[in-house]
Amino acid sequence: MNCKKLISFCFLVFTTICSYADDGYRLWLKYDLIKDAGKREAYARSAQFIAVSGNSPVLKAASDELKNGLQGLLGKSVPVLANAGNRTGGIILAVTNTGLPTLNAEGYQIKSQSNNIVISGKTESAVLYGAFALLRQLQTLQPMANLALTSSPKVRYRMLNHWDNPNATIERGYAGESLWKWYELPERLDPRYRDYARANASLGINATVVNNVNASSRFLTTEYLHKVAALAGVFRQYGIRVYLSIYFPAPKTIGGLKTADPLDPEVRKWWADKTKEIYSLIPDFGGFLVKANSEGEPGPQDYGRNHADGANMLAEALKPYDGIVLWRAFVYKADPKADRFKAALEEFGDLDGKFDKKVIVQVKNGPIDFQPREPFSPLFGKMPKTPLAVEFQITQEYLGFATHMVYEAPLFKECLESDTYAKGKGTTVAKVVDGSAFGYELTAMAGVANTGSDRNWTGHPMAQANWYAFGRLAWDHTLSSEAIANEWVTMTLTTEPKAVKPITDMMLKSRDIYVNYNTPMGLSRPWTGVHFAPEPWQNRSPRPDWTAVYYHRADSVGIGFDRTAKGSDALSQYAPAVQQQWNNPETCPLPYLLWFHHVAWTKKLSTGRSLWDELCTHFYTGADSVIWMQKQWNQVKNEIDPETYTNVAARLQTQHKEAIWWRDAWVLYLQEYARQPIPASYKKPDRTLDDVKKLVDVYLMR
Ligand code: BDP
Repeated sequence: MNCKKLISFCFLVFTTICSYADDGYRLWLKYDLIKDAGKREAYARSAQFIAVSGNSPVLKAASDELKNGLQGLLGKSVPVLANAGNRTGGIILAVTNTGLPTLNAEGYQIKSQSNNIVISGKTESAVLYGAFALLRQLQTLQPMANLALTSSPKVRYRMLNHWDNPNATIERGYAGESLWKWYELPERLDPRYRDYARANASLGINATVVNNVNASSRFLTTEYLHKVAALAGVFRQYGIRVYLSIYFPAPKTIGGLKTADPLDPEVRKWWADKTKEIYSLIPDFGGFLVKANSEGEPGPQDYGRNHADGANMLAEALKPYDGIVLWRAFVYKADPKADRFKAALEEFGDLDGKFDKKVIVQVKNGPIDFQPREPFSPLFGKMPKTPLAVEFQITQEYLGFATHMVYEAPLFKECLESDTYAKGKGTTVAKVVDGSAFGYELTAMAGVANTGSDRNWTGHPMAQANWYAFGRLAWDHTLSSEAIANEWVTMTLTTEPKAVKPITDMMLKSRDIYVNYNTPMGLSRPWTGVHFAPEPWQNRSPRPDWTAVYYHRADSVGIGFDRTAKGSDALSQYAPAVQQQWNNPETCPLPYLLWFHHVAWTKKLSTGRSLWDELCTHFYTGADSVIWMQKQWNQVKNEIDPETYTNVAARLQTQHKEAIWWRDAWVLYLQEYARQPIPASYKKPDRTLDDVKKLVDVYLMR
């Protein structure tokens, strides 16, 4: 064997090993060799060099990524030049203001021009996003000739919120420990930080809040700020700015003051000084995220002040800098007579217009708490003078942790496409959030991260798709769930169309399947605890809204929470056109029915079935559909990396087992109230309610 042959043989062996030992670390940035040699050659003709003028860290990141990506995809080394000169057939990266009238600061253009492909944008980050977009074209086997792609992000702050604690645990994290190794920082920089930043930049995510909203004041100490600064140093190269969640009473806990009253001059000075210190260490610091007067976290109300007083104090401290405040609207009180659904608007509605220009109010997608299906939060559309960000949860707190496969893009889209009717038909949540409805100057979308120290980042290999989908939608909320799934599968799992299709199908249906066996027809289960298996019987807790019965309200007559004028009247928080679509139990869409109505077990529904039979149908078809998912997955066995295949197959087995358990938990419990048989077409659970209760107890045991 001559030397050339030996090299190509080794290369083949190497790529084969790589593609058959996939631990998921590379996420969607795999850059495996494109199998079709013809396609590879065609691509290679347009990628003979990369030209980049300037040597800034961000542009270097862009050209490194292209070089590395092309090396993998095309199997050849592509030189990086300082300028293209007269050469053609290459890729040129250019930061420019000319010829890009429709792009915003971070938007990119990819254009075939004089036999080159020019990736341009007005900022270095824009060019970096363009480089990733071009790689995505190749990874998804799209043509590379006659390119004319332009894309601008629709919101300005596209953020991940990490709920990571100083002791490396992650609140609601299901993929290991925190990615941030606080005890090693700032001296040692885990190489993983860079790969994290690459993955985010590939989606256009430009902001990361590195610590839990239930924040420790430790992060504001000088010692920890140095650690955070070290992370910021890595992320900066990828256009990502670092933010911190703050503990509102920090002036007391670490500042030695007697109060944290936001109107106290000394407190205000403390924050101004602290902010100055932060910017001296992190010049591009992004700002503060705040959970205050929420679930026991202290806040301005402890001093008789309101949310705007608290947020504006921080905004004042940030005034000299390019930083913002994200103030969360996740608030609710332990009032037995109140409806938690209404709490956020009750507390924030009157404050519209009272927040400083640097403040964004961050609102969870639904009024309760990241349930598998919720109506959109009534705040959207009700605060025209206050920029509202939407907060989604990527980590699967209520979606089966890391064992249930739930592709979340349809959940995100359902909220984004909901019509608030705030300015007439078509005022969707997306238009509120992207600023087009009310002209918000600041726009943001946040996702509670699902990453952790597991080698594959997200525990469940398919959960990577949720990180991916969040990022893609934060960039462009008009993308379809299907298009995003297709991209992700092709980049991550297989380029084989006959496998891409069944996997995409399964992903698209997975959220409805989960809702069916977990919380169908408008049920919810946000009570306190581990948030894993349903415990609909749970009725004891220090506060009523931390019980299960508070939410489902099952009794001998029926089930569901009456939120009409006869009940809590939460519906009146929506625009009249929205109320109209949900107000009447006869016409309220079934997926939302029990969110708004207490319905009799015997009530005949539009499906022709009684409520009880309909609920059973949902629970049973939901659990049975997991078998369908397993079959879909089996079909693609030969097209998927064996390690990933086995991993997902095993998790689907667990999912099926738990789906039956969760179905049984609900059905057996509700049957005690409904006093009706399980429809004859379904097999009765082969356990008793007590058996299921014990099963849950095991999970709660110390
Ligand atoms: C709930 C979580 C809790 C979070 C809280 C929040 O159970 O751990 O701290 O949301 O968003 O869903 O603040």
